[in-house]
Amino acid sequence: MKDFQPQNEEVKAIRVLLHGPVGAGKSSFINSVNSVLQMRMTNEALASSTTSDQSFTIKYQTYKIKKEGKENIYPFVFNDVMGLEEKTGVKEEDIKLALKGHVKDGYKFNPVSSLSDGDHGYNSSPSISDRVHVLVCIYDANASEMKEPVLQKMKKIREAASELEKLYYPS
Ligand SMILES: Nc1nc2c(ncn2[C@@H]2O[C@H](COP(=O)(O)OP(=O)(O)OP(=O)(O)O)[C@@H](O)[C@H]2O)c(=O)[nH]1
Ligand SMILES: [Mg+2]
Repeated sequence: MKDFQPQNEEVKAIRVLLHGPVGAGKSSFINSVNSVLQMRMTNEALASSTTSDQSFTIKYQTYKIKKEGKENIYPFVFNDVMGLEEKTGVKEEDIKLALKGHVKDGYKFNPVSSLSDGDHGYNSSPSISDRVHVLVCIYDANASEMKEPVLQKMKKIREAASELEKLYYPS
């Protein structure tokens, strides 16, 4: 990872978006990767100290990882999002917008209505670096069976990502 460089020079950093159910360990995963690369414990992405049925993370936040030497950050970043819940939680529509780069950093998710063009947190002209390049699903291996509505949301997000791949990188 220390020598990794994106092939496309227009892309400043590969953007990895982590999504999944509430409390699955999305924020903790970012901290773990950061800790390994810094060789010390880090806790930048605030993770919940307990498990809850409501998401602890409420904002769309990009995490950059510091690197030794001249180029001071790694050319990959992680985006943390609010967890998927049955009724409240992040709207799947907001994740789809994030995939296309339309969600500005620091946007506070609104579980009642999704982001739309003209809103303060909406980026109407995303660059290739604002787009998500890798979509990762985080799931707790010890969790009981996933709730059907959450599973359906994740399925739709995956389908949207698959569509975008065809749009951006036609074979
Ligand atoms: N045993 C174990 N616990 C973990 C692991 N990852 C996270 N946890 C615990 O799971 C709880 C939730 O972790 P978070 O990282 O806040 O989960 P999240 O997916 O960011 O949750 P939301 O932001 O609420 O959607 C915390 O109490 C963590 O300590 C893991 O790999 N193993
Ligand atoms: Mg979190």
